[in-house]
Amino acid sequence: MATSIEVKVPDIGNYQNIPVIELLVKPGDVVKKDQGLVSLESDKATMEVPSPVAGIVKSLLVKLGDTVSEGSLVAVLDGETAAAPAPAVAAAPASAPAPAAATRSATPPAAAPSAPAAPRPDAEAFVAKPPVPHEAPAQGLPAHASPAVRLFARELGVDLARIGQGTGRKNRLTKEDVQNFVKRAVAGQASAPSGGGDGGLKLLPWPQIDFSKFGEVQSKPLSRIKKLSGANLARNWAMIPHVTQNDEADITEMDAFRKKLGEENKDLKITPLVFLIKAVVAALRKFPSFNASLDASGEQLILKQYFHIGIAVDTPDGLVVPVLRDCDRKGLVTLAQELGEISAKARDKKLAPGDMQGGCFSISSLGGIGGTGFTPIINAPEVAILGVSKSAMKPMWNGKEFAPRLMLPLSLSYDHRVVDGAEAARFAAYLAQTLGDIRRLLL
Ligand code: CAO
Repeated sequence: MATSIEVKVPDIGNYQNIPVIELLVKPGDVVKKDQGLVSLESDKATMEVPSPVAGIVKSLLVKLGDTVSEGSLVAVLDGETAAAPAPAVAAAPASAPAPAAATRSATPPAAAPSAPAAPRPDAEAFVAKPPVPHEAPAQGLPAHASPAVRLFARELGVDLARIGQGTGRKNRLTKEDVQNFVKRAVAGQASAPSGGGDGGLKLLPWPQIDFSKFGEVQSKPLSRIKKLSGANLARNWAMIPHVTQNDEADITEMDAFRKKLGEENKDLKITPLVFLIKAVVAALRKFPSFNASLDASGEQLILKQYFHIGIAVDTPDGLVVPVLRDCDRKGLVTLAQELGEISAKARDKKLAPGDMQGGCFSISSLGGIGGTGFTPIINAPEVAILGVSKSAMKPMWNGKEFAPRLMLPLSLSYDHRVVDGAEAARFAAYLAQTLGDIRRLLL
């Protein structure tokens, strides 16, 4: 039976005279039980006054900007009385005063009809539940948003507290903030490995700043390579627990031999990198867990019996990592030839996707440029990468005196889920030892 029902502001704590900031319904609207009718906003929270029953809005008794407190009348509904437990209704004496003779209030005790023998089956239904502030602040971040934005977020299943500060007035969240959050979430999922997602990371949204407010700016799109490699680097950095082990190799003798080899092969550029490739292969043989990948479940290690080494190549459009195959079966001269060919191919944008697949371990050499060390990012699903910086002459103590030695800085980043620190230290020390005496490559 349809009944006229007054909806009043229920208990909202200690708030008094708080403004109505949004009218969520209008006369004639059909509303569901618990649907918000109007929104109120204190200085701390936004809350909705919910409809206590399903019905039709007869009249709204507040307008935008009105201030209300507990007990203020906000609307009158033509409501369906809630279905009462059958026995209770049946128990009502026929002579009991009709409980709905007057309008019913959202503040029940005062408005409760005096019919002690007739339990009011619908009494509960007429009590507007206290308006719960939306989205309790998470991690200290309040979520300020208009109810329309909240409704939009709810429809999309977005927890506003996860979006952080909005771009609207007074950092309020806007519909666009919600849309952008969803776009980012979808993009993240699309680029995630099977079942991986973002690993449960609940990252803050990227700051949205209008830089032109601070000075003149220009906008330049990222190259396709940068976009692709950026997405991979971000995933690898976020999902792999990286540790970088730093060491240095005495390459004085090795470099003298390299120069000699260069003189004998004048048409070839023989750099320290080919020696590093051979030394890495020797270290991978000795430490097989570095020549491995975690399977998709993250529970099995796939140990590889081949030695394909990825080389990070800097191109005008960004970083690419072509792979030199079967480095265990090739000599220094062949590797130097192949390295020259593949880096030229990379810089001419002629690499095929197959040229960049199948790597076991990567080397990123900035030695031709400078630096004393850096943290290379692992090229997943590999489990380690060697960063190489510029060699420098240093005074080294040989037990009797300081002697000038050519020292090469090595930075080994490894996946700590797969490799322990001690193992990484041994791998790096073995590399340094091998480069220090390249006769060891023959062993
Ligand atoms: N210490 C001192 N000198 C070094 C050196 C080192 N560790 N490594 C190279 N050199 C010297 C070379 O011998 C060469 O000297 P000459 O000009 O006298 O012959 C010079 O530096 C330039 O070498 P190169 O960089 O052209 O050649 P390479 O074989 O060392 O490297 C390649 C080839 C393709 C790896 C390199 O050109 C490159 O692109 N490096 C950048 C990789 C990169 O961007 N990594 C960062 C990844 S993270 O963003």
